[in-house]
Amino acid sequence: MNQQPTATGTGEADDIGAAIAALADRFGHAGRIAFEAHAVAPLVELRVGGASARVALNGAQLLGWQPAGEHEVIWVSPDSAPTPGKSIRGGTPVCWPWFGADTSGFGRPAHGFVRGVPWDVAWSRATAAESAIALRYRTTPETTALWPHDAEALLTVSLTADTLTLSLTTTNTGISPFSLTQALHTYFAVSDIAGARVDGLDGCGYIDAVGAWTRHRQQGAVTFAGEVDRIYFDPPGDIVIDDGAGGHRIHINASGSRSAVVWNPWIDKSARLGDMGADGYTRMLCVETANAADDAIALAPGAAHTLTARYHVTRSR
Ligand code: TA6
Repeated sequence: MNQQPTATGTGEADDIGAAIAALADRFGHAGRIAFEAHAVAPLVELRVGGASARVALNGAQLLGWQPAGEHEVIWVSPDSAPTPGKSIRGGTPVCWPWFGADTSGFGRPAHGFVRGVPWDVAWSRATAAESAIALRYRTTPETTALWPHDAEALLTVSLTADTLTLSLTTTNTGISPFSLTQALHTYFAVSDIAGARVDGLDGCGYIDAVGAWTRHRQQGAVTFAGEVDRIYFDPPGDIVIDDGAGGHRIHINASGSRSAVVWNPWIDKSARLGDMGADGYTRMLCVETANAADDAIALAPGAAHTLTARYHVTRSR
């Protein structure tokens, strides 16, 4: 259809404006939950008690979180423009309904197929202490070719003054059971990866995905002097990123998860990825709350599973 230019630009701008207005009308809360145009699909901003969070409807991807009185906790590459069908490098891509490379051999995308597509808004909530939004993805006949199951994913983002909680609920809406692997693939901002460490994984078994997927056991804190890409099993409920020079600790409390992924691409892999920004690897660290590898979830028809990651920040000095 030919779009007639209008006073505000093209008809497309009017369509986007109308979409934002409709979202604001149904799900907005003055001063607490607001929608804005973003490159591929709208973005929602949550505010409460001096804290804020930003979530792109494209991929239901968290793109920012600032607890009250704190700096930005989430890292987003300066070199990654929003592109239809792809997630922005950084934030929290949702890996679903599989984590990692496609093991089927069908050439399907790594980390599933919902990272780069628009999700719907299911509901929003603004109470005295919390602003929250739930984004929903439902499989379609088109996705059956990629993954022959019917399912719904619901990502809830809940913000309070000092915590951010991500919950990913998968419901098997079909008639056949399926195996699910998934991750909340969060990129955290650190002041310098060389001085950062991850506490809480001491004694946990892990797969080293940088090497030949050999299995090891963690001794002490995880530190960084090269590429690290590990799937840890049976982590404790609390994992902590200590950003030494930055003077703060990022606490990650997980539930519905028996695996955690720790990843920093370092120099060579960053160059191969091409969207990490100059020395971007020095300022980011992924600690992902997951069900990965051995920790696959079997979901019967009608059953549901929830993966939750709860974050808060403390000062280390
Ligand atoms: O979670 C770690 C990892 O599986 C790494 O191996 C690396 O591939 C990273 O995810 C990023 O994957 P992406 O598909 O977003 O480039």
